[in-house]
Amino acid sequence: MRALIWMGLAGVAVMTACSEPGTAPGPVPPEATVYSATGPIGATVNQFRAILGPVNGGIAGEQPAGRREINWDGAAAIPFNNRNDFPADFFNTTVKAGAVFTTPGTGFRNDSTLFSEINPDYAAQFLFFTALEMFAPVGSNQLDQSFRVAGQPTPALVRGFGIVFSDVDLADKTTIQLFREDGSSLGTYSAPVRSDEGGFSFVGVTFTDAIIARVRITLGTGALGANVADISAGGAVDLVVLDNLIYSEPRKIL
Ligand SMILES: [Ca+2]
Ligand SMILES: [Ca+2]
Ligand SMILES: [Ca+2]
Repeated sequence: MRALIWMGLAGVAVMTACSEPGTAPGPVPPEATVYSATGPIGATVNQFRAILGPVNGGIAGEQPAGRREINWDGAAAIPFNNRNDFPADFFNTTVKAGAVFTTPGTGFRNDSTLFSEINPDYAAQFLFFTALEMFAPVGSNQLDQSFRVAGQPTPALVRGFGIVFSDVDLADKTTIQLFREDGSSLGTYSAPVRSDEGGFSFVGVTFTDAIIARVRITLGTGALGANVADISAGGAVDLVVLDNLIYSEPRKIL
């Protein structure tokens, strides 16, 4: 904790999710612990991993402890690389990691080219955190991740979720919003703006109990496209892509 403060670019905060303005006071919301970092994010990412526990990889079925982590780099994903049809349930069917995605866009892309096959200029914006693949929705800058008992259709909950982003240029536009099973919000948490050549940002949130059923991931302010430039390269929108997703072991809803 102290070391993170010394870095000046990483932090941990305890927050209480706020109710929406105008809504009646409800029960006291659960306390969230927020981890965020930009620039040299490795120490914070490792801290977040350690808090969630050892990685369970693609082991099917609910494990007693630990975390799951999607780095997009595995051999099984390679047949789908650099196409716009990456299966939304790949990380619960092919790789049994308990993650299913949806997007208002047209698909998903696992990319090993820094998205330069979409637009050659993107290679100057994005960088993978883990080599050599990263991920983005197609035709949208938003995707939702929901959780399953690993390898099963059974809905599940997690107590912690964190994500590594590449090329966050604008403050408070790249966010994760966490939702309970009943659809109520557990708060929206922003990724910090990039601060160095690497361009990585991390935000992660934990609760004491497994209460997160879904995460809405918003990547900057626009979707990737052949004629769409990033805001730091003269464009009108902040383009952001994602790499590692780190979340606690999905638990069957009791
Ligand atoms: Ca990766
Ligand atoms: Ca940029
Ligand atoms: Ca950007």
